[in-house]
Amino acid sequence: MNSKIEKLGLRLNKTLDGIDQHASKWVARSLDKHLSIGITGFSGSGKSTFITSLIHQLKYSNHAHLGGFLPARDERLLNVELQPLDDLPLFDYQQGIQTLADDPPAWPPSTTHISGCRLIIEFKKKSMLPTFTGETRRFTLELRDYPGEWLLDIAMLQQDYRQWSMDTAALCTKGIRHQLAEEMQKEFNDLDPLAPIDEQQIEALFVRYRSFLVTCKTAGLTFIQPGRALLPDSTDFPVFIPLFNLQTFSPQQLDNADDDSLYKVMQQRYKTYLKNFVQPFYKTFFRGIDRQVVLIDVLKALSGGKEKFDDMVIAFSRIIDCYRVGHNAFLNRLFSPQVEKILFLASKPDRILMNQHESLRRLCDDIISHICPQSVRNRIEIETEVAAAVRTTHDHNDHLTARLLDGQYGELRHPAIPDKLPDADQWHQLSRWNPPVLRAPLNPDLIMGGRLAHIRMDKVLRDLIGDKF
Ligand SMILES: Nc1nc2c(ncn2[C@@H]2O[C@H](COP(=O)(O)OP(=O)(O)OP(=O)(O)O)[C@@H](O)[C@H]2O)c(=O)[nH]1
Ligand SMILES: [Mg+2]
Repeated sequence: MNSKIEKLGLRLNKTLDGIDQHASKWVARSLDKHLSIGITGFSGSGKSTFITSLIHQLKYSNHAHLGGFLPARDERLLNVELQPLDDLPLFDYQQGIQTLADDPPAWPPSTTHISGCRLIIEFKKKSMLPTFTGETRRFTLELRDYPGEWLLDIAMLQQDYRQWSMDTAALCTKGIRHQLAEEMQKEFNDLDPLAPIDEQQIEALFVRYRSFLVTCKTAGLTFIQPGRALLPDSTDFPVFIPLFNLQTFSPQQLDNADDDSLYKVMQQRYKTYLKNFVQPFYKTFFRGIDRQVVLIDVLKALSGGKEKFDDMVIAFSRIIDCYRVGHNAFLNRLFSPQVEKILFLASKPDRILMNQHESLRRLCDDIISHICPQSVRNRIEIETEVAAAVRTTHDHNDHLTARLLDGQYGELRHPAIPDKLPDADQWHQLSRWNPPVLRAPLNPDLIMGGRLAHIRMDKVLRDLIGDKF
């Protein structure tokens, strides 16, 4: 009898402990006044414009049409102050807003270095009693921005030099890459990985490889490694190229190669590149991130055709692979267990009709279900949204109007947006679609805190930080 009571007591204690732990975690979360949000996406997906708009919407929330974000709708946001973040250069919000406010307006420039900012948001806590005004609280939001090209190299952290070379060689045998790589491939195939390295020759081939990567980007491909080689000031990293004929050598032959052989030197430089460039970036960027926004320019991928679309999906899935639990100890340290939520955002939907936004969101959902493994979904809350940081178009039910880059007004029409991965017929229809780049709307008042037209940025704010107010 006594032992039964003891067991019951033990079980009760455990349950109370569980409730206690759960409650204290909940209390800690709800009292948490700090959140670090990582804004991630490939080059051109809209990260810097998104951050600029997000800051502007929060700073000037009273004019911002943020009905879906309750603290703004209820006018409880009192003040937003921008501060530097750790030892990073300050994210240049002022410059971004200035370029958007110029006449003619321009988009924030493409990013060449990492930057960040801390937003100190002063707000009135929601009061339960309507006659009482809530007390003033502070909430800190950290944001970081970086050149999208850097993201591409995360997948390299999971591969050694031999695997990376063989993967790159295999990619170059197919489709658009094959056409672009043909000449280069011949030269690369003639290299003897076991022969002593000829430094001059490798420097020349590196230049060739780099210009191949640039043509891949211009052609609309996404999966480009090393992504950093695309940036103009990328001269200071170790000169290495993939070797295209490694499959003809056994791993043992390669392991036994001389230290001054082409293979061993390339292998060493690859390791140095990962250690000195890729790892430090991911440490700075991902350490301490609580929530992630992943921007995907789904519309650009769709209008580029199936091969380019698939290339973007492959690039994403390689990166999402890094979120797998237990997959790679180094990456686990960087990502988990902190990231509690990922918001996948189909960016720039102002380029299509409003009545197509739900299809775009579903398509984005379908892409995510293909690239996001169950192990990640079990652990991290995943949502998809559609939002434009800046709205450039006017919707007229069956077409849109907007200013094109040359300043002229244009009429825009587009095929129906598929709500899941397109089939052959849909690809055929999409192949005739060539959406133009649009000019940001003329808005000189922005500099004085004027309203920056957007689509669903209030919903993004609600999903990202709504629970903290
Ligand atoms: N229509 C529309 N276009 C946008 C929007 N946001 C960005 N763009 C376009 O997308 C381009 C790239 O946006 P950025 O914000 O520079 O993209 P990024 O991800 O920071 O790119 P990197 O700095 O190169 O990594 C801009 O120059 C605009 O042409 C938007 O909300 N609507
Ligand atoms: Mg940028």
